[in-house]
Amino acid sequence: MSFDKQSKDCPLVMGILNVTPDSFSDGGRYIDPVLAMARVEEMVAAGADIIDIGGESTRPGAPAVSAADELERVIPLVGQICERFDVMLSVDTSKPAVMRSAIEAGAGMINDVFALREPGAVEAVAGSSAQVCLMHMQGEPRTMQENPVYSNVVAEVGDFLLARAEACLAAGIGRDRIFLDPGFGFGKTLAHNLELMAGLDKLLELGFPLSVGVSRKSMFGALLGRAVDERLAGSVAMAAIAAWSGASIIRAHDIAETKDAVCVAAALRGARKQIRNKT
Ligand code: 8Y7
Repeated sequence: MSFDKQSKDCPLVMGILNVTPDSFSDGGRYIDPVLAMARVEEMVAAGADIIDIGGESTRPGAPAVSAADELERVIPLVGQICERFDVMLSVDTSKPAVMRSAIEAGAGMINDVFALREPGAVEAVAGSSAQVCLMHMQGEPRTMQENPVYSNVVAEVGDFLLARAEACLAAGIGRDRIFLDPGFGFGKTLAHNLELMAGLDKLLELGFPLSVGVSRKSMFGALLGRAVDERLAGSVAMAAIAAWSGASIIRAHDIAETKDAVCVAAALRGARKQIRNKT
């Protein structure tokens, strides 16, 4: 299923479904397809606009997954979800073979933390009508948190994302199919993450809609001293600020709470715009 990212003032909430044995906050819980489908049902009922299915953990130190294993975990679920639910489907993958099969099975978006840098990935998306989310990461998952360094994190992330968007445009992926994502926590310290959120308006100036994922991430451990299962309030606060700053997609685990928060923030953003237009 495809979707129109400009149709609502409220950002779209993307619900996370990890079908992996080892993801950091819900590892192993949804590897059973019956439980995965129940979780999708729950997220759709709570107001998720998009479901993002991932078959490979990007947690620092997570083992690599073969294309065969990833296909086996993800593709049957894509088909089942499309059959049963009227929800937009995104597949979180960096592998061109998985991208192609996912799109064929009904996914409307490819969410790639490698921003289509794998050989053949740009072509896999270009040969379809799917949307794509291009995420920034410094380094690679195994080592990215060891010592991330930037001289200007907002400018460097912006330059990278623009270059990836241009590679997509050159391959024939339409401008209206591209989302950019600063990649919170991917080769970033707490200070880098805060600077990126505070500079989100600069990234909006690139001219593409933004996607933001902060849900339960370790920045809330660093900032608040909270364990993974104690990060709801911090995550929702940050999601609201992302929406206030103009993000179009918010990726989250806690759907109902995130949806309310981002709709409040988006309504205020609309009210501010009206005030500014009057004066
Ligand atoms: C993000 C993401 C993850 C994110 C986008 C996690 C797959 C780690 N984070 N995709 N994926 N943006 N677009 O905490 O921030 O879920 S994995």
